[in-house]
Amino acid sequence: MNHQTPTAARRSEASFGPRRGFTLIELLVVISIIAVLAGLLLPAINGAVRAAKESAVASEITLMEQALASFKTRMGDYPPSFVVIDESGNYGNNPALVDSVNKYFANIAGITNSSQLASQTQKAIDRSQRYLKKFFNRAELKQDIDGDGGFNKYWILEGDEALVFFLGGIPRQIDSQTFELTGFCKRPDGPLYGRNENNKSTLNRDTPFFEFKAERLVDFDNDGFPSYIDSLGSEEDSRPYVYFSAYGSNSYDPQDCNFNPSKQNYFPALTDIQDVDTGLNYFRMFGGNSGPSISPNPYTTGPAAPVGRTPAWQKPQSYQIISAGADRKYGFGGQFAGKTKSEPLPIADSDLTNSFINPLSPSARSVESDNITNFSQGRLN
Ligand SMILES: [Ca+2]
Ligand SMILES: [Ca+2]
Ligand SMILES: [Ca+2]
Repeated sequence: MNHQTPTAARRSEASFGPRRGFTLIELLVVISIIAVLAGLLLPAINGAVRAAKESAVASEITLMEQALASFKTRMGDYPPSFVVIDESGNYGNNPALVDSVNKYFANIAGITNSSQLASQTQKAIDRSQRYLKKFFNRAELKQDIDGDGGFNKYWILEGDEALVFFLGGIPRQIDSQTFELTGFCKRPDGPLYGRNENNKSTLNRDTPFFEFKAERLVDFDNDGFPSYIDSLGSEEDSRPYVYFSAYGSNSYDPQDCNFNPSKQNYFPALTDIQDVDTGLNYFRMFGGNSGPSISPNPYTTGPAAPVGRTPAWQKPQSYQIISAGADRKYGFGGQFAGKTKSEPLPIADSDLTNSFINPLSPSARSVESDNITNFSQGRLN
């Protein structure tokens, strides 16, 4: 067999038609045109990819809203965004728990007045018990929440953790950063019992209200209760969905999501920003590749209210869910007037003169324009 024959035949066919090569100039022109087209298209493609990612986050927030509506229908109210749970059932009579909640408010809110501190702590503990009683009215106070057989632990859950806890139920830790949400226990006297293979009564459990994706459950403060990160950003730039409850009627508390600094094991790391005049730490910053983000705060519909007056909050009767958006920064929160207004994210005069905010640029609110919330149909701007 002569293997050359077919090739030779094709060559001779090709030589029938007119044929010449491209000149160098022609090639350069073509290459430049392709380069220009690619340059024009790439930003459009990047923009489309980003818009698709953002709309996935907006859809996920809508699904969480549906889960919260189911929660309310079955349990009688929306979940609180700051809750303490105490295995001993002693709550306000558990000195260790009271001390921890005290420290939490002292460190984060900078409350130095001891009677104010005591009343803030008592309010938070009483409110937690009131909600747990409302949701699980036949429950005993004493429950083995982590399912280890003991009744000696307690936890302070902030908004991002409370969202996962109430919609997903008791977390079971598989390894340091792998969690399974096991719903609540069907025992009427012990809904908060964690799953314990040695205790059959804890194995029959309710289905969680929301299907959290295991790979996005992240325990930033290593307390065994994960937060849920959105799908924007890398591992280093992960940011949880934050949740603020209106506690029924216009009673948002900006302290509900602060990424508890009393625990030192945050990843990405937290850093403090100090007030220049007093030297006190005011802001807990959430670090990462994109640079730090200030801890989030809930949004209002109008300008900042004078001290002592209740602001007009967005979603005054329910809750706010906030994603930090593509830039991974939450920003201060504050007034969001709505997309139809000419200045959807105005900077309040009080912000510009407030020493709390001076450490950052007054234009810091621009980082909020890409935030995605349950009251803005996607991005704030
Ligand atoms: Ca236990
Ligand atoms: Ca946690
Ligand atoms: Ca942002």
